[in-house]
Amino acid sequence: MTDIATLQTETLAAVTGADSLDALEAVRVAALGKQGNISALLKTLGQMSPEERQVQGPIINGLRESLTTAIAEKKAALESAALNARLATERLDMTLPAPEAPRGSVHPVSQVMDELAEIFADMGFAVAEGPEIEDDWTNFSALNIPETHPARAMHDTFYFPDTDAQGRAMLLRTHTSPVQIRTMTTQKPPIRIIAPGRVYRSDSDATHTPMFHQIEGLVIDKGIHMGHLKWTLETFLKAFFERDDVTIRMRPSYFPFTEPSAEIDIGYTMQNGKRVVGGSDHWMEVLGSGMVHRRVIENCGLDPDEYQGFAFGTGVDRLAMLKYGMDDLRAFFDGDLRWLKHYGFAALDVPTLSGGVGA
Ligand code: 2NM
Repeated sequence: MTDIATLQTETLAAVTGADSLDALEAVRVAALGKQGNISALLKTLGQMSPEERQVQGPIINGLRESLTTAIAEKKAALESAALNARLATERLDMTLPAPEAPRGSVHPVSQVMDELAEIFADMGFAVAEGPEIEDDWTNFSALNIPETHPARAMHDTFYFPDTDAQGRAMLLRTHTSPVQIRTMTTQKPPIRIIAPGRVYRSDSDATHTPMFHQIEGLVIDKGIHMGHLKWTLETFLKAFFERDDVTIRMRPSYFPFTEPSAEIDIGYTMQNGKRVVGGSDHWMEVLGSGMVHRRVIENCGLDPDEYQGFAFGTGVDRLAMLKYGMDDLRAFFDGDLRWLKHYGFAALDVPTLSGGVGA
């Protein structure tokens, strides 16, 4: 009796004194494990006479049960203390200011491309895209620029050393016009698209980079004429420069893929040594355009007596320079963080017509 009482007192004291889950587990094994002293005590019940067992059974089992309960309670207490300690060290002070994160900016070319897409979307134009590696038929021949035509040399084309599987010469597209060709050969009129993207010409100086950005537009439908072309470009330029007093002038020109062809000049005045769009003091060329040549329409499998259209094109980089007052084209592609910080746009500065595209 005394032995059992001592055992109980000592084991319960050990449970109370256990200061970690490991220590508690050691106490449990020593008492209730296979080789434990209480397990040994339980085994003695087998050798007892039925009378003795009737007395000792409840005592020894009671001891085991009270210990099991004590261990479970201690375990819960230790676990909750451990959790509280962890929560205390992992606590975040939500009122602290967030650390200053490096912030990127939207490149002026991307911003202007978004502005252009927004303006033309409002006039019913979809954005079309195509590959930057083209074959010479789609980049030149389909556009009425034959093999011997000086325009092929004029574009300073980057050719690949090998032909494709069909034996066609491959090149980096020199303009986005092949996107218009692909659109005309795969879609049915009416067609209203703009094709913005990268183009490549072997040319490099203060005003030329071997990669630059173009946007071209195309409308194909029945009864399209130069009046539609003029209204579209005037409306576009007013929205882009965000002025109602934009004046344009159409000058006869030549492109192999349009007939007639016209260059579009925009009027500007000089204010404090800077060009300000509007008025008609001075003129600068901003777009090339014309009625799509009937041979180009034919090359795309359409009947030029049924369908007519207009097309236009310009450089996105130049438009960005004009609108946002940047003077060195090469800085566009240097990736200089100071330049990007100065001329870049905030990521959430999304152009919308209602906000003024460049607002
Ligand atoms: C320009 C100027 C004039 C043009 C023509 C075509 C097509 F595919 F329809 F024939 N696409 N783009 C075009 C016409 C481009 O850029 C200065």
